[in-house]
Amino acid sequence: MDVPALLARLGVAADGACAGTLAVRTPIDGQIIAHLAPSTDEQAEQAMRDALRAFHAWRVVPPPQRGELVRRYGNLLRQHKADLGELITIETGKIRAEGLGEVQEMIDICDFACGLSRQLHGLTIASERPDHRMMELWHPAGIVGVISAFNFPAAVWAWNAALAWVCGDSVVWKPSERTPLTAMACAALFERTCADMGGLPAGLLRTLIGGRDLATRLADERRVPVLSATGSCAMGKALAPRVAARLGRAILELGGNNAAIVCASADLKLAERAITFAAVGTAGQRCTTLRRLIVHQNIHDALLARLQRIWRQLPIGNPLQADTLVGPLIDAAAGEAMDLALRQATAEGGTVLCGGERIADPDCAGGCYVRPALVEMPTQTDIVRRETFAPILYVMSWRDFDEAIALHNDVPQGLASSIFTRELGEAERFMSAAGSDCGIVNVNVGPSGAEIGGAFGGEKDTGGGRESGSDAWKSYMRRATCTINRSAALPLAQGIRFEVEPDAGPPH
Ligand code: UN1
Repeated sequence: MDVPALLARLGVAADGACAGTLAVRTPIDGQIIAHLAPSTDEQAEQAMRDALRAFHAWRVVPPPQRGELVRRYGNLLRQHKADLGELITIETGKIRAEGLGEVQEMIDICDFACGLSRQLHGLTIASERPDHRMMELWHPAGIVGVISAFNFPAAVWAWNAALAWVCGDSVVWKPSERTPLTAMACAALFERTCADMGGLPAGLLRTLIGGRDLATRLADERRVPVLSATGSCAMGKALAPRVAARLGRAILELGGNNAAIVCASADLKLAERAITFAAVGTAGQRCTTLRRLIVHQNIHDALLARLQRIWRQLPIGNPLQADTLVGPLIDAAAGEAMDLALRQATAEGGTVLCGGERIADPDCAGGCYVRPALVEMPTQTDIVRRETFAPILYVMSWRDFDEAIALHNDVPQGLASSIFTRELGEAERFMSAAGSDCGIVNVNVGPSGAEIGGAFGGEKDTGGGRESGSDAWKSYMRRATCTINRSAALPLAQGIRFEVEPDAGPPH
């Protein structure tokens, strides 16, 4: 783990990573890998001014030229994929394949946004008035604030930033204080892209390093018309009212409590692979992690036996090692939250079938390594309805399909969901208006690991925001409805007559 060399290759100035009071630790062994200086009030204010000035220049640049910047950024990310992926692994503890996957997700959204830069389209709409035409124009919104979480320190920011830039916005980013190095590396690569391209306004990206006070500042900041925040439901519930109080727009991507329904007809081999990746990938620390398994009673025992065999053999350890599939939790507190949840599950009548124990790795003392837990629950108790950001999979069984769907939806969160079935009717009912109430609904695919082409986000306590693909770009722009009169008459809508016929006398 040669962090200084990695940062140097990614273009982060050496003095920036040893300058201050914010200690950054790697979850791999708990060691401090950098000291950063948190952004001061003056720096935050300067960032806002820079970003606003950049926005004023950027909003009139033709969108395909804005797309060219994002295309070049994607290419620079391709060149630095290995280093950035490794830095993500070091800062988050996710395994190498997932660190690289996260950079790939950034590259993908850059490609998408570049294409989008020629597609920012509005409607033309039939007018009821003769010789009139209506149309929609989409204009840049302003500064987009982005608050990102530790578990996807680069990709989720990139979903927002790549769209914001092609939409003509500038970006002020507050990354998680646990993963500031990844943010600094992403920012350094972006600045290099801007310098290479030349002629661009300074301030298209400003990064604020620090904690909650900076997030609050962004929520209250009137110069930030759009704030996109990813994190816990508690964080969203604290920030959203502040954004609403100034009538700003919040795009919220908050907690999930994602379930899979396994039907009697399911292909169990396929299901067990999908369940394993979704439940234990990223050590259970994705917002899309599979946390609840709702299994038809006829296959319940067979599936659980297979899952227990897999859970007991999971390769857990240093995420930099090639064969590891489960890395550490982000910190000891996450391990304690997992212990607490397992104790509560037991108190509520659950049985821990396997997992939950610490895995000691002498080379990684100081890291929090746990075996993912499989917990059989009699019903959907309080702890099952809560999101614990750790690898715990609660298992429940069902007999009647409607009962399974009711159980599925009976949680406060509504992010991602899946069903494993070979029956068309079950799949269609799950996707129907009376089926899953989530923003992501998958058939024979686990709830995690979405591609960037679709809109990403969920309902209820997940916050309702949509990011990434489809038409999520519209949230980063403002819409102008324009009506054009090509005649010499002035007909009014709704047939209203409003005529003043001044007499011929002199004006007053
Ligand atoms: C998150 O955990 O906040 O669908 C995002 C997925 C990833 C993104 C997860 N593409 O699991």
